[in-house]
Order: sequence, then structure tokens, then C-alpha cells
Amino acid sequence: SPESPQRIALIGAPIEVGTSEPGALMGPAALRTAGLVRTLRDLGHAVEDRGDLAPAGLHPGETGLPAVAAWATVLSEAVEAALDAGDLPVAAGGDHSLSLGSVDGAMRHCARVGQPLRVLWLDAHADFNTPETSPSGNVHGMPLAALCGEPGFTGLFRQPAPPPLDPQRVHLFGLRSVDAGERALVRARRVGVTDMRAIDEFGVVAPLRRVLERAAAEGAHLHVSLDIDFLDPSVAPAVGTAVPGGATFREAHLIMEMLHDCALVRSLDVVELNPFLDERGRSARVLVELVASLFGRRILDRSPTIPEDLPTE
Ligand code: B3U
Ligand code: MN
Ligand code: MN
Repeated sequence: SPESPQRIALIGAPIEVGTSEPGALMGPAALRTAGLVRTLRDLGHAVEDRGDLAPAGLHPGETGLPAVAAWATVLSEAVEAALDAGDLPVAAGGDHSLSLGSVDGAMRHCARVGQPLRVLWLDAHADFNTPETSPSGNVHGMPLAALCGEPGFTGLFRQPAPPPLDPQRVHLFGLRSVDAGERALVRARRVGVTDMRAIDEFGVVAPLRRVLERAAAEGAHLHVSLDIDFLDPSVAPAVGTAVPGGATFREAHLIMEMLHDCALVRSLDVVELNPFLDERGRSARVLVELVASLFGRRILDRSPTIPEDLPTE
């Protein structure tokens, strides 16, 4: 059993209006089939599966900004309510446009209780396009720009809206694919970045430790947004936009273990799983394993140590 059992609210968001590759709406079902709820319960947590959200009055197949806004609204309300009730919301997607709602809900909760918010974005992409810079027009490549108050997103968030997210309180981790226009924005707004080059040079521990130390120093609410394409596609093939050179299984687990140990994570997104592209449920299972590590699964019931009886040369 974990040191600190949590009350976890699983919020399914079968949303794919943000992407042009169909299949992500099956993500929540695949995560449940892979045992997400049972796995978290086995770790000692109280898990309430709230089922899948469905925006009222939204016709299936409806696209564009009205559909994105409808999803953002229901997700924001669900995440804010869960946090207000003391639960830890896990939003299971669904494409990454769902974070428009989950982060917006976390922002509203944090503003109310006066807690600083930090966002860790585990992703191959920056997701910092605007309608102006986006080469694809897909909203799943834009949520951070919208949350950080870039122009071109009017009508997306429920009103009155909190002040936009401070881009310097966002940290992109695992970045390896950025479009020209968003590259300029990421730099100009001084978004925190640990790209794959940095991970190759320094590993995941040192850069992540720095992010977590900053969050710990201010007692932050840490929102983690886990895009499956953070992982290398050989580890998790169920992605619409596969980018080679991603995190290994071991790097990802170590990150999850560090996130558990820091005890700062108060909300989580698991996004972009496309079960239609999976290989016999492999990617869904990998995601469930990673979430388990984030929620306290460990190899032994103690912190790793260097054995004292290691043979010396
Ligand atoms: N940056 C590209 C590709 C992309 C972003 N997020 C995903 N793909 N999953 C875009 O379309 O904005
Ligand atoms: Mn993403
Ligand atoms: Mn991505």
C-alpha cells in the first residue's frame, strides 16, 4: 500500500475534434480495458470512475471551435469540481485539446485557493501553435498557446476566465518536433524546455529535479500532461503523429517515480492514445504501467540504494 492513499477521480474525455487522425476517442475505453482503475485500486487508492464526459447538445461529428469550446467547458468544470472536493483528477483522453479544459479547471481551482500552478508537459511537440502559426490547423497542437493567452482563441473558455497561464510556469519535457512559428513563440514567451538533446546529454534526472525543486520551493500544484508521443513510438506505437527519438520505457518510468516521490502532482492528463493504431493493446498497457509508477508502484517497498556489499575491484 502507498505511503499516502489518494482519492482519484477518473474523468474520461473521448475527444478527437482536435486531431485529423481518427481513433483517439477510443482512448478512455482502452485505458479502462488495460486495467487503469484496478491498477490504481491495487496500489491502495480510492478511485472513482466518473465515466466519460459528453458535452450537452454537441452533435457527434461536429468539428471546429464550437466543439472544442464545448469540451473545454465540461472538462474545466469537472476538473475544477474534483479539485475543490479534494480529489486528484485524472483526465483520460482523447486528443491533447482536452488540456484546454483540464488546465483551465486547475487554474480556476488554484486561483481560488491561492496556490501557484505549474504545468509539466511531457510531449514530443510544444503544442504552442496559434491558428496563425499552425501548419495543420489541428487544435491538439495549440492548447498551450491558448492557455497562455495568445491571440486567436476567443470564445474557447468559459467566462469569466482567470488570468492566462504564465508561459514561464510551463515546462516542456521531451520536445523534438517544433514548427517554425511556434518555435519563435516558445522562445519569445520563455517557456521552460528540456528537449531530447538535453535529455541525451544530461539524462532525465537532473533537468526534472530542477523543475520539481522550483515547484516544491513555492508549494505549487503541479499539473502533469502526459502525451503518449513523449515516448518513443517503438515503446508506444498507438500514436497518430509518431516522432522517432522519444523517451525510453526506463526514462519514462524514472520520471513517473520521481513525480510520485515529489508528492506535488495534483492533476494529470493522459492523452493522444489512439487504440486504432495500437498493437494488441501494448501502448494502453504501457500507459497504465506509467500511471501506476506515478501513483506509487515501486520495485521494492523502499527507496533505491547502492548495495553496501557491491564487490569492489
Ligand atoms: N505541431 C504539429 C504537429 C502536432 C502537434 N501535436 C501533435 N501533432 N500531436 C501541429 O499540427 O501543430
Ligand atoms: Mn501534445
Ligand atoms: Mn505530441
